Amino acid sequence: MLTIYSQDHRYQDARFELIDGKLLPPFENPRRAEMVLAQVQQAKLGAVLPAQEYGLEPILRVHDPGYVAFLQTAWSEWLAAHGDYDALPLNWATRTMRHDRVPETIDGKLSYYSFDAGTPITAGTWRAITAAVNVALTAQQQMQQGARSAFALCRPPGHHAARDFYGGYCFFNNAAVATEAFRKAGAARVAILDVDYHHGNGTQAIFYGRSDVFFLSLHGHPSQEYPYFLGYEDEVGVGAGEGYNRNYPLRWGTDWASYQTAFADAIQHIQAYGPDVVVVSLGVDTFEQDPISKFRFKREDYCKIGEGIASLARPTLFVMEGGYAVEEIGTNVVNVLMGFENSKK
Ligand code: Q9C
Ligand code: ZN
Repeated sequence: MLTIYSQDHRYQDARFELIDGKLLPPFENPRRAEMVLAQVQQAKLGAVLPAQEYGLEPILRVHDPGYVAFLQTAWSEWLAAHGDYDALPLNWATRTMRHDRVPETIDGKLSYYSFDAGTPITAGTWRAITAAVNVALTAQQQMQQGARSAFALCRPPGHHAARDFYGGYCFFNNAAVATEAFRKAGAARVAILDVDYHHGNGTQAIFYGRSDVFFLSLHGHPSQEYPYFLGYEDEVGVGAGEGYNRNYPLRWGTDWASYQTAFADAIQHIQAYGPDVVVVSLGVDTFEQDPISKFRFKREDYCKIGEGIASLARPTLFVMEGGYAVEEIGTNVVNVLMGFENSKK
């Protein structure tokens, strides 16, 4: 399997992350992608190719122009207002407040365009997030040119980012941009299977009213786990999209034995949908040693994820999302990809 990688992910390198009332070294840091790349090479998964440039047009098929313009200048506006510190919002428009006016100042815009304070904007954020999209689009183009599968080693991740807001370490929704590129290239139906520990709220929201993209997510139950306000079972899509969204919220402590029924159900629904392409939002923060998550996956369980996806026998794009047990992240990701490769027919 081909891997697409860009070193420009290193430009997203925050100084700290606000978590559990503490300022800690960021869990979402450059070593994550470097560890995954090292395992891809060690396991001889296949060639590693650099990303091509695609500009803003494919991003604007998913994201709001005002949001994209905000991200492009957010750092320089923050630097001018406050100096060389990571940019973070500190309040949001909750119930009874207005969502129909975009503030003029950088602090107001950070609040308007985000949903958490755990996602710092830094000097290099724009460069890193455009590179991550280009990684996903290069992988998509390789498949358009005939590759049966590819691994987009994106960083930062994307599945929490919606049309016009960021959060959960995500700015541009890499998987959603690749999905739209597949549609534009002629795929009639795309299924997105999200196996990251956290619900893919951004991806769900982007495709919620559509039947041409079927979103399925297995994740920590929103009554217990981030992002808390989306990811319940009764979210089935709306209008033309009704029936094309499926959530499998699972309780803290879920291990492979209690995951596999939901996983098999998701695989069966994807096969019944008959997609031209499967996009996998691949997070390995389900791992038992993940520092911010509460599932109990073991190393070898990741092979079974790959095998289940391979059983679909469809063109498959893997897009990197979360996973914060940095020493093991590469092994776990490569176990999914090798499980997929080794059980292909
Ligand atoms: N106490 C992804 O995996 N904060 N994002 C969690 C835990 C946000 C994770 C706080 C986690 C976002 C792509
Ligand atoms: Zn996650």
